Amino acid sequence: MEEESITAMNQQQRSHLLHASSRFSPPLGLKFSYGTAGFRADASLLESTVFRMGILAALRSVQTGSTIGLMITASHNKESDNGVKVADPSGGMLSQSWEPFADALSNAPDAQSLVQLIEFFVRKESISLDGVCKAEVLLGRDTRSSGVSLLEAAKEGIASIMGAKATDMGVVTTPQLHWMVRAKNKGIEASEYNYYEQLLTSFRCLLDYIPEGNKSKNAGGKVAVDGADGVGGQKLEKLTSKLNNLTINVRNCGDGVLNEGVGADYVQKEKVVPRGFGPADAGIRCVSLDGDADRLVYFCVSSNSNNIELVDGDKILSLFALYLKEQLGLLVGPQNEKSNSSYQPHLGVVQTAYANGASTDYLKKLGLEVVLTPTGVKYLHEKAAEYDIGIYFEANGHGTILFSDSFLSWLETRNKDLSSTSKGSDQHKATVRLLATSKLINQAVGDALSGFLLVEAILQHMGWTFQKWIELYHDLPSKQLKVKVADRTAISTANAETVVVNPVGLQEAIDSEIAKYSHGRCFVRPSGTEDVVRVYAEASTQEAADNLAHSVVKLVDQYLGASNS
Ligand code: G16
Repeated sequence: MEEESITAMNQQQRSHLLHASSRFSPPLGLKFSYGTAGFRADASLLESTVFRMGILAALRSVQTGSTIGLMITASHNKESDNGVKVADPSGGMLSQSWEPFADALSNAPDAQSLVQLIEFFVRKESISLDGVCKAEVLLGRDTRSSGVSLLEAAKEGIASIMGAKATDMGVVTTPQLHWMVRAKNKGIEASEYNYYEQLLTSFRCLLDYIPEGNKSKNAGGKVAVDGADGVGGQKLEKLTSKLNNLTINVRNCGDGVLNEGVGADYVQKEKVVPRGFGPADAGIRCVSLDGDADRLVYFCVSSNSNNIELVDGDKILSLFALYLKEQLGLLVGPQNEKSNSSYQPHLGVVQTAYANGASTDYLKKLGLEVVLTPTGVKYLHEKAAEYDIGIYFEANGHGTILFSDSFLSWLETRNKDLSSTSKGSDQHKATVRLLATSKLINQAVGDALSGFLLVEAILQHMGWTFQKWIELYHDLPSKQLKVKVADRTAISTANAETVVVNPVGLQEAIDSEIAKYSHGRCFVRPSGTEDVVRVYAEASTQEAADNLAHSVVKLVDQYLGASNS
């Protein structure tokens, strides 16, 4: 048999790939690993990885016949780091089935072995590379200066697959790029302008449908936003003048160092005010975005210290859950009760082990189904997609609400029927609100800008003050710490990261510590974005949570050999 007939890559393509790859050698002695949300490392080490992810994105596009996204960002990490996230045709994260290939690609030692690996993979996946393939990759980057050259490396990777086209969307938030990929594959114009239009139209629609009695109560008002000195603040500024009754003051838009003493990760983990905020902000709603604007948390500043009252992803999720449950109740009768409708949409909530115990209790008391997955929106998203309406949020503020296609088409039909038979009825209003919510909240991935607008619309819908939201339930005191160890991969976990499997004996030692504290809960896991092990502890007092976390840090040191903590 001729070689050409058993291979999925022709000779011209093979030489082209070999030639292009020979300019991008990986740094010696390093092992790259596809982590919680793609690859992350010091930016100076990433050129070959980003080039190779360009190849991967193009191959994924050929295989799926759809547009793929590639975002250059290290999100919440320090400015000197960078990274790469890949968006699948739905706009969600790259299919987990491709992660081993991403790992292998990034670690291939030279151009020859890289091309061999690709040849083997394309044959296995029946991807035909005949020099005339059709593929498109949308590229975006955050504000990191290293992103400029890394984006060029990505473009070269894409160009090494003959026929593949790279379209540079410029400096965008990660969720904007994911949104554009989804839009493009649905035949909608994938522009930043369209993204803003969709957000603004659905936000205004939700405001138009606020119940009469709540219209004047606590409407809009002042909000101060910490942009983490990244891309999110700059993008939000484009919207501020168009948001009716909200006065938004955006700070940390890029004059300071990205993520340093600012941003959602800092505020959520340290529980102190970010740079540029202080006692003068007491009483107003404050919001922090992360470096690439896929996470948000709210916080309330104390009038006499740097402390804050944190309103994290769990409380955002709880607000969303309450609102959606109310709308479904209006539409089909209360969830979990005998309904007056033949169709009962299934509403589910997805969290991780980081969810504060008080939030999970609150959600369960609402009668909602709550499921835990490991950390990483790729896991939460997949689980949430099993519901008609799946709400997922990590405590760190990363999350969204997914509406199934079947539920949306049922809702569209219901909306049409009700607008001709009982326009203006509670049922009709609920269909309008649910449809607008599905357009406002990013269906591809967690999005700080769309999440922010939905929170603001719901607070106005409920007629709630910030304080009322804060008091929805009271968080159990918690503490998060990071430990630098010699090899974080020596830790493996099970049961949604709540149990350490390796090293043997560590879990028993953690359990004995937990037993010393009232309402004690603690778990450890290797980070998938930073070279650390994370420790989370919860207990009935802050002092107890701090002590539990510190004693478990010592155990991690003991079992794994700290490099320093
Ligand atoms: C990424 C993921 C999140 C995850 C976070 C921290 O966020 O998208 O799902 O919670 O990393 O992960 P880890 O604890 O493994 O370091 P981002 O905003 O940094 O892209």
